[in-house]
Amino acid sequence: MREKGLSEDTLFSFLLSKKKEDIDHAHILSSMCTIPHPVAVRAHLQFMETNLGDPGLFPGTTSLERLLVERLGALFSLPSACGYATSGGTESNIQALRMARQLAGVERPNVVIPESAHFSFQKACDILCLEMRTVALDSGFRMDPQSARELIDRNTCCMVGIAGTTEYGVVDPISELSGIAKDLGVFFHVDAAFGGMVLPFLKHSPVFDFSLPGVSSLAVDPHKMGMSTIPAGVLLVRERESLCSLSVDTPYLTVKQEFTLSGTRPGASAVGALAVLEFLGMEGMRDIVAGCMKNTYRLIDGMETYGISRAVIPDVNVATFGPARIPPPWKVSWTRRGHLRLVCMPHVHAGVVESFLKDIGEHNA
Ligand code: 0PR
Repeated sequence: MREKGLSEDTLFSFLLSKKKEDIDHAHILSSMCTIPHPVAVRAHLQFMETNLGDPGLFPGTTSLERLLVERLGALFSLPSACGYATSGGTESNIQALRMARQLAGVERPNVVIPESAHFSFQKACDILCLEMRTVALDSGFRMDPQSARELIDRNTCCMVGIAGTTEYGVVDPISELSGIAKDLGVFFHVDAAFGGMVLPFLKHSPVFDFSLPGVSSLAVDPHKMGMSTIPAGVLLVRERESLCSLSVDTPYLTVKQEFTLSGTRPGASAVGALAVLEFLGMEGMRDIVAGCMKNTYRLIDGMETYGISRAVIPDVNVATFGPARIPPPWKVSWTRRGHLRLVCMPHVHAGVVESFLKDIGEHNA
């Protein structure tokens, strides 16, 4: 460390110069995060010092976390759902698998997970010493329920389905999977980290939530399409007992037990997440999601007029394509199968899409 501190001016001009090295959002087509909504930023700043890890010291903030869980529970057809604000999809998925393992209490537990699953499940299996059984996908990149059923045995503690896959933006057949989970008595976790803040706001969308009786838990990330500040994820469970299975004693805190993974937890981004929901309401979210979907379809149409064909018709705002040359400064991503992947987040507005298409036209003639 420096012996003598910097002046505030020098410090902040240094920080700003580093921030300027970051990529401008106007060129980011590869991210599932976006510029936070102004009300999320305002709420975040207002709750900067709050710590949900010691709820007795922050009862007001804690009640806002409860309200966030209540709002999302209702959005996903279970107003009585329990849950808490996590740091994002990775933590929610780790905790879901941890609950499932705890509840099953088998000696050599395995989990049945689609090939399309986010890499956070690999981390979860590694940490929790779970055998990961991978389910093949159908031609539309969705998990095949029959293959899932065949992989389940008495040591299976959890099956996972994805509502809005990271790479292709499709929804697994959650309804069928829920039936299988119910039949076989297996804990069923739905990873709706991305799709959870998209699907409820579409006119027509596949069912993926707690209205399906087999769904045991659900992960949703306000820091993705919920336009909250980072980090903001939420893990929801049908039965309170599932979360309680993770409780540890916290004798010197204001509450005597906790089931979270992190100890100290930001109130700021959780309140930011709630602020966006309260401010926009269903109406506002529908408008934003409709805009993102319109841009996704325009992108697909535009690319196809240049002979770059789509890989799949997505359920959410992720578009994937065959080979194409991408000029700088555009930031895009490529799936494990080699498809070009573009995510139409709220910052990727109509003007951005048109300017991208123009560049693609010039470089792929
Ligand atoms: N589940 C799904 C379906 C996801 O898409 C993601 C992340 C996760 C879980 C894990 O969430 P956290 O990263 O919040 O723990 N999906 C994006 C991805 O890996 C995350 C992302 C966001 C990556 C912005 C890059 C980026 O610039 O692609």
